Amino acid sequence: RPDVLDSALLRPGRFDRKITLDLPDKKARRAILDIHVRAVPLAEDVDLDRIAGLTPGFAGADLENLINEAALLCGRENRDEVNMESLLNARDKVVLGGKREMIINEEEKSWIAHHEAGHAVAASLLPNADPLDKVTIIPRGRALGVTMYLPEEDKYSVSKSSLESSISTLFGGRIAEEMTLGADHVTTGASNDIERATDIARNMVTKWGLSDKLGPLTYSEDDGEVFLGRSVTQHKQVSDVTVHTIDEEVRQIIDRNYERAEQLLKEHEEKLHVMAKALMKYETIDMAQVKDIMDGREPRPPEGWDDSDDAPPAKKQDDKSDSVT
Ligand code: NHX
Ligand code: ZN
Repeated sequence: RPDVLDSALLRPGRFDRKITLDLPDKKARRAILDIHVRAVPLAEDVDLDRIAGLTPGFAGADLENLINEAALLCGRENRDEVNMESLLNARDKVVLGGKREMIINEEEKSWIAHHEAGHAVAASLLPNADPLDKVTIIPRGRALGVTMYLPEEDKYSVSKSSLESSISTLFGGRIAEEMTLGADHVTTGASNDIERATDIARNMVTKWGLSDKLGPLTYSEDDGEVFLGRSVTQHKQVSDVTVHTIDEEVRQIIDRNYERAEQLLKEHEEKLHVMAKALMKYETIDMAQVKDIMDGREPRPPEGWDDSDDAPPAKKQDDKSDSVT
């Protein structure tokens, strides 16, 4: 972090070596996992390569935390080995926060299921969208439902097309609410989606040079310290006219991607309902089930599903281990 050190400390002969440390790639994550499982007994079914593949964006400390959470989960169940299921649950906990025991009635469940289905259907149909991992209506962290993605490994660049698809996908939830509850009954629930979509659009215009009108210039005022020769800094000026144009460009990106998602979801409304129904039945569906639905097939039941039962697997309902009270 040379950026936070006084320049006197960075002179030759002092802290004059800089080492760039990126987040670990899959191979490095596997090696880090190997270190943290040294003191942990592992069950037969554990596949650390798979865990490494499912944890893009994790730093070493997150991986350490994941192993620790998995060990805690197993400890609570009086197991003496860490198994694959606990590692997968620990990964969700590190990414999303703990599960929450909430009493949710059928009507609310249907709202949550349609909102998440809106994200999932949009993500399945949009060009260059991040691939889906799974979709769940089990509350986690601050969210009542979550759509998770698995960004491709070894992808060091993000294209304009994929950013715009992310924005459209983020609006899929709100649009699904509008389509199923009616314009007057949409909820405040999409606040985080809207914030994230707005952030992407604003960064496209002000940081990443991805607006045709404003071109490849930096307009962000927040990190507006400019280096002028010998560490003299000055705040950058953005003219009032430009501020106005930035707002217009951000709005245009938002509007066209909202409309694109709305058009797609209306075209594929049936998929939206089938997906929501599957979520109400199974609570969590994965990539394979999403694909079944999008291809017009009956979604296969999840692993360990007992079809004589019409409720999610008992172990999922009984898992109160992460309740937040
Ligand atoms: C409420 N919570 O505030 C209720 C209790 C719309 C089905 N009345 O977009 O859970 O509505 O795709 C980070 C993460 C606020 C910050 C989640 C801030 C959730 C989550 C509000 C699904 N999934 N919204 C979503 C949701 C809500 C909220 C957050 C956050 C819902 C939505 C929360
Ligand atoms: Zn959402």
